[in-house]
Amino acid sequence: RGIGDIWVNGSCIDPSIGLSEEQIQIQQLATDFAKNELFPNMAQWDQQEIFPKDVLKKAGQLGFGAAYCREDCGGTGLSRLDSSLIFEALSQGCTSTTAFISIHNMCAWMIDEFANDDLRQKWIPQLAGMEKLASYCLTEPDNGSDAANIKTSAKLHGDHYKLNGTKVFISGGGDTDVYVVMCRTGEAGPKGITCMLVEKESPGLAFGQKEKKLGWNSQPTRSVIFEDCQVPVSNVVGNLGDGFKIAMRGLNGGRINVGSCSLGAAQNSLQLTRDYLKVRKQFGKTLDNFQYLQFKLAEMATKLVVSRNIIRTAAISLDNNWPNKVPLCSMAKFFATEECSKVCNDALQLHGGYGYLKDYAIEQYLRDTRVHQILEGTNEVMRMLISRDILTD
Ligand code: FAD
Ligand code: 2MC
Repeated sequence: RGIGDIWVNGSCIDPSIGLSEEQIQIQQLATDFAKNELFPNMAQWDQQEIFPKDVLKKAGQLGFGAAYCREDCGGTGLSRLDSSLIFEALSQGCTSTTAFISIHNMCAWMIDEFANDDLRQKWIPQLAGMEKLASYCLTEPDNGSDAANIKTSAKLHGDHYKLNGTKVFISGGGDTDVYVVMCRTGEAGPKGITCMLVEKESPGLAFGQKEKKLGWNSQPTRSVIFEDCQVPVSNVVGNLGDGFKIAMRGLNGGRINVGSCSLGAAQNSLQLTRDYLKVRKQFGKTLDNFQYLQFKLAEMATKLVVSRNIIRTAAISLDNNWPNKVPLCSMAKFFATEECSKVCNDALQLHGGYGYLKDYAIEQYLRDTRVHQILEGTNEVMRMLISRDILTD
């Protein structure tokens, strides 16, 4: 069914074009994992809403759990660009499961980059192996896009904080082991927010019902509820008041990663379409003979390749700490998630009625990529960040 098939090698949509030998090896490792461990299960995980923790552990064994964390605590020590190649390749096999892996990686990086050594040594090895899983908790019922105004409060009581409030839409919520939580310890606005690790067993931590969703069904989404939830002072990540910056720095990488997940879905949708056009006959000819469909394929390929280029440029901007990395990550996220969604949608159209059936993977790629335009900062927020950068004197 066309993940990383030989035929793409050398064609203009080959995702290995321009990569070094070492990068091609990383990409091949992830592509093989996608082919062998993810793709054969993708439909079942979606339809039965299975969160495949055993397969996540296998991904951890290959170094995909803390891809861009430092190596001294068990991270893989890769660049953002190399990590993006992994998420792109894995996503061909199951976009929803890969998107969860990417969020887990974002949380691991936040701990690795900002937490004290005790927390790093406690958590990074287990997160790297994906024996323990992490969730990112920013969104609240009344504060989604306006994240600097979150209300979940943390009040100091001796050697611990008491958290009160609710986070919504938390990926992995209820099934994960550690929660990277942004909460208010000080003044209103971004400077009053602190980042803390809340362990699953913490007294006062509860979860809502599992949400019913259009896609992303191989990972649970629940609200996370804090009722006098006790968190030791030693679980604060970074300095008091730095939580918003930490949350945003995590998301810059997260936005590249989720865009990379859209690339993988579009890549396989396009490959499947190419193969389908070559065998499906109408009007006495295979469909690849019709110029309208040839042009459509060319447009889809161009959207995919331009999306890939901007994702990789944004990843390089983070690797090299370019001053304009925030708008570049925002551009990459909005462009790739929108254009790749269009590629999946066109792929469905070119499959005719069959594309609409669950027998084919396309409809799942389309459902699974749709939410990438909403989460990790909506594409409207991405446009806001880009235009602010341009309009600032
Ligand atoms: P709102 O902020 O209410 O926005 C509604 C609409 O208005 C959007 O189109 C938005 O772009 C637009 N809008 C808002 N303000 C403006 C403006 N100023 N100008 C123009 N347009 C504007 N969050 C987490 O913290 N952790 C997670 O793990 C997580 N996982 C998620 C998983 C799923 C499946 C989903 C659906 C969401 C997840 N989220 C998570 C939440 C997600 O980040 C938010 O849904 C998103 O940030 C948007 O917030 P909102 O839903 O409150 O929409
Ligand atoms: N990287 C680094 N710093 C950033 C940043 C970024 N991407 N975005 C904002 N900041 C800084 C900003 O520079 C400012 O710093 P300073 O005070 O030094 O100038 C500070 O943060 C406050 O930012 P603003 O003054 O721009 O605050 P404002 O409220 O106007 O806008 C906004 C903030 C809208 C950009 C931010 O709230 C946002 O990104 N909202 C979207 C929320 C979001 O992405 N949620 C995703 C949840 S996770 C998820 O969905 C998953 C699936 C895991």
